Amino acid sequence: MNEQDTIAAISTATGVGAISIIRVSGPEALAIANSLFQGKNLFEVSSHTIHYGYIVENEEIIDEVLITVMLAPKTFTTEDIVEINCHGGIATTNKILQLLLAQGARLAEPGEFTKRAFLNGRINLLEAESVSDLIEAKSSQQRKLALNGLSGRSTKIIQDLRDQILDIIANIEVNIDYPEYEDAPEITQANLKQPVIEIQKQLEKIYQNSEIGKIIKSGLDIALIGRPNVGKSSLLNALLNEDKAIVTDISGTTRDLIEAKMQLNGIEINLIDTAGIRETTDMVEKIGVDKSKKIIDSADLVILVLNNNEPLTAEDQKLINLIQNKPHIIFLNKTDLESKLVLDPTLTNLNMVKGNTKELNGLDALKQKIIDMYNLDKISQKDLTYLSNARQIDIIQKSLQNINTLLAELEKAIPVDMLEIYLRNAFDLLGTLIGETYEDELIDKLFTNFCLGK
Ligand SMILES: Nc1nc2c(ncn2[C@@H]2O[C@H](COP(=O)(O)OP(=O)(O)OP(=O)(O)O)[C@@H](O)[C@H]2O)c(=O)[nH]1
Ligand SMILES: [Mg+2]
Repeated sequence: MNEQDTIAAISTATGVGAISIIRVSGPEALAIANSLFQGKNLFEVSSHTIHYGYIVENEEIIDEVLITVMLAPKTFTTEDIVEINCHGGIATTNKILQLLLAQGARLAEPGEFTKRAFLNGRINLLEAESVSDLIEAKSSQQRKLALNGLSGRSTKIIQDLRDQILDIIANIEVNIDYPEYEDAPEITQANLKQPVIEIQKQLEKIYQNSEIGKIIKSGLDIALIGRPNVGKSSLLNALLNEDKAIVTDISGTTRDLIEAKMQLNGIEINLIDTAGIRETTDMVEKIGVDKSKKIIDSADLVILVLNNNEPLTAEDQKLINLIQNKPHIIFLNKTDLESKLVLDPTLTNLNMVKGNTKELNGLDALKQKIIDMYNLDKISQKDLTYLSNARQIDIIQKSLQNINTLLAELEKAIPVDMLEIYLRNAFDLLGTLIGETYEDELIDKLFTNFCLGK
């Protein structure tokens, strides 16, 4: 791809709106816009100013517009940028875009403006990813997380870590190359350990925080499972405070997955109501039951609903066994009715909340349990410096593996110069995190996830 060409795209959502913005970036941005603009000569205006006029084609007025001129290098892409504010509406906006393309601009690929900002050194990779996160943020926590990424706080943490690693590498190198150089501290197996443990600690902290970051970004999938008629759909409705799912006293009412969103401490919760699990010959119900079983694996948290008013069945016991190795909560429902359920005393340490959806008892306790399990109350409002996407978390994990291997080898008395490679690996990996080093393929893939015009 030629970075020197001029790109254009509609930067606002397509559809009917009061205004739309078309963004043009590149060396020809000014010339292309000027050729269509009836108003001031855009070559003669100051940078970062806005101008009133018309877009014309063969002397016919296409739209009345405001044009913003931003000259390189102090722009988002570091190139000349022209933004045309036109009247919203698909036909007008598309028409202007087509005129720009006819004048020599190329239609931008998704994320290409941000990609240029990155390739031209205006922002690093973490910041670029935050731009896309910011656009997609649905909750205030997600927005803050993205903004902090954009502010460069995460970058600073990673850069500090790289500096510390580089320091150790440099000292090892000096020792190897200039053994006679007495000013350089000698790196021995004994004194390598402490600084590496420091790095390990910091990486572990980032890794733990990134788990929280992931929750802020993607929310939690919580599945309600259980036998038919225990009150799963009633619980969904009670938590949502609306009649989302059909509730009847007929077993097998819910046939398919029903998903609904709610927020807990600013975190997005995706609640999934499922078909009651039982042996059945009904085709449709069977498909639903299979889906319910699968969701046990894929959900972050499973809430198993049991009926306090009935003795424990073999089916209940099977489900209790099935969720043992998953994060789970048991909601003992229908406590307004007589208790007939006797739980095996060995199960008393189960994560359990009692209540009922009839009098809306135990719902706050259930929410609190979820908050406690994921430390949702500790997700501080201000200090949201977490890495949150899979690429970032994967890199942190791999860096940590290298450091862990180094420490293990150190225990086996492997010479220091043979351990340097692990530090180099960690250094390079952290470099790919912020985009100091990168592969074209990765960059292409990353930016295509962006929306058009960004
Ligand atoms: N007394 C009492 N009845 C409840 C309670 N929760 C649910 N019910 C009743 O139990 C019956 C079944 O409730 P649902 O919410 O449809 O149960 P479900 O688990 O979704 O059932 P399926 O969709 O068939 O798997 C309905 O008649 C509800 O009114 C409760 O806490 N107390
Ligand atoms: Mg149901």
